[in-house]
Amino acid sequence: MSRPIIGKLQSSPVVKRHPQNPILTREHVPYQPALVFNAGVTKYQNQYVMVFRNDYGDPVKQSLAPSHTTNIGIAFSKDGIHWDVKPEPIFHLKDEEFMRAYDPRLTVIDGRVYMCFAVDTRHGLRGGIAVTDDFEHFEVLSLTVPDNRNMVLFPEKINGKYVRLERPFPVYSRGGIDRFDMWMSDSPDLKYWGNSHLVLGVEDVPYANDKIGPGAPPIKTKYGWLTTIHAVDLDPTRGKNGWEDTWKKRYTAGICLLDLDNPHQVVGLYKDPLIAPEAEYELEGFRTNVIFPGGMILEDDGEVKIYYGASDTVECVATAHVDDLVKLCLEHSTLK
Ligand code: BMA
Repeated sequence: MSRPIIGKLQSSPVVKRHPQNPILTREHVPYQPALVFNAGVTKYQNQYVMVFRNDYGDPVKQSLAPSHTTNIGIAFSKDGIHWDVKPEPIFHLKDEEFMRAYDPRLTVIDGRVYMCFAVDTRHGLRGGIAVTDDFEHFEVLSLTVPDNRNMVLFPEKINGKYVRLERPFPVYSRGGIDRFDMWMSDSPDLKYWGNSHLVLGVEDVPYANDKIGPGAPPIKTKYGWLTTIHAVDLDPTRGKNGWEDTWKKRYTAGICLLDLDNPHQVVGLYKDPLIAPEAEYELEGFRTNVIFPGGMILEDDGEVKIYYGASDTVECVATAHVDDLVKLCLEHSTLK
């Protein structure tokens, strides 16, 4: 399948990178990971909570640990910018079958904290949902069949059902290449999932030629569910980048509005990326050119904080006003 080359991409001017970026790095974490990124963030009991991915290796030699060791850390904050990292990782889902859990996402529903995560298993990549009230004890409620990940939960039931966005990997039926789209399912109890719908296809996103998927859990506005996506474009000329021999992909964050009552219907998708890799910490690192949104918080004054992993190496935040984000989706949509 031929892929159009996407070319130069720029972030929307409505988005401001925080001057203290990156707000969380390996230096902040006491148990010596090499890379700290792809966090989920929420507000819970008057604090910001961040759960983040740690990968291990040697940053000087620029090599990952042979077993590709990964775990999940946790930090708390009063302002969403400065973080108090707890001394130990959390959520130890690891045994003969489960190799590593990563890319956690947080959603508070009816006062309980739900964590979606990806988990590599000996029999494929599964998407999980766990619930916790204290970030120490987690109950795993459901795990998908392989391959699925990037799951995020909506913060309330819609038409009486829990709803999640997700990104299955239909390799065999999509020509054996990355060609992965964003889907949605609902559930009466967070255990049994069904009623699945396609939300967005790769071909709907003008700045993607490879794959797309969910980003942060959606936030509610009167115009619809404001939802970030991650979008990937591939350019075979990119060659050697970052720590790996070849890294030809670029990850950007996009923004769309989903219908309040039928969230598989897209009300508007901003035609350009919301955040494209431009800052040094987004261009340089383990993998170059990666922005991966995983947390979005709407403040009382209308500011939206968008948390994202940069270069699979550090965690960052950018801000925008909710009205500007809605406007991008409604007035500058790529969808007819
Ligand atoms: C994806 C996942 C993400 C990562 C991204 C860019 O396949 O592994 O966790 O951020 O690649 O490397």
